[in-house]
Amino acid sequence: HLDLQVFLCTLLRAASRINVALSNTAIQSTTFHGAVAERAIDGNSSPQWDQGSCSHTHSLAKQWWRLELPGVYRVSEIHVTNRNEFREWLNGIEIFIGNSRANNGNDNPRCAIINDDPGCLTQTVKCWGMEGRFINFYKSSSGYLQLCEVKVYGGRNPVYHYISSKGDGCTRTTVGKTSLVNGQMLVLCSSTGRAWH
Ligand SMILES: [Ca+2]
Repeated sequence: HLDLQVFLCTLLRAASRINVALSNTAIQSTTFHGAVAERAIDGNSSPQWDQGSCSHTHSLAKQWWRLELPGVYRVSEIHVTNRNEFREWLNGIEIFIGNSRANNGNDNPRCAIINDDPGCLTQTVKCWGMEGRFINFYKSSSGYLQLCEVKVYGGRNPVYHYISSKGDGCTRTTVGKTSLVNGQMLVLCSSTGRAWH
């Protein structure tokens, strides 16, 4: 069952893998002391608060952090770096992946529930190819949600791409098939279409 995925400490990362979270967009429900959501995807995995690279919400119920990718990705795994203090705040946080913004994206399918591992600050969450544009971290209980770095590994879905509201050209390479996924219209693009980044 997906809820029972095993979390492993990250010891090594293949150099060829690309962190797709980097340089994308992140937002969160509230922001504490300027600790904006983008700090969790700034490429700096420092777990120290005074390094200014951890996101941080206010202490409220139902706090969330959301990564917005430029298209539908199949997410193989997510590396989550916790802060080196108040590590227990990460316990019980749920990770959702999908294409819907309903309930701020927190109604998408769940990949996992994080349990902090005292043995490491960066843990690996396996999502086994779950698909989506949005990756949410959600804390249902009242408290702070802080993330020092989130790295997402996976690949673009080779079949379906989200039609953005900006009219970025995908429709010109449509080869005729569309699909409604979680309320979002997706379109099949040809392999010769423009690069989607
Ligand atoms: Ca960071």
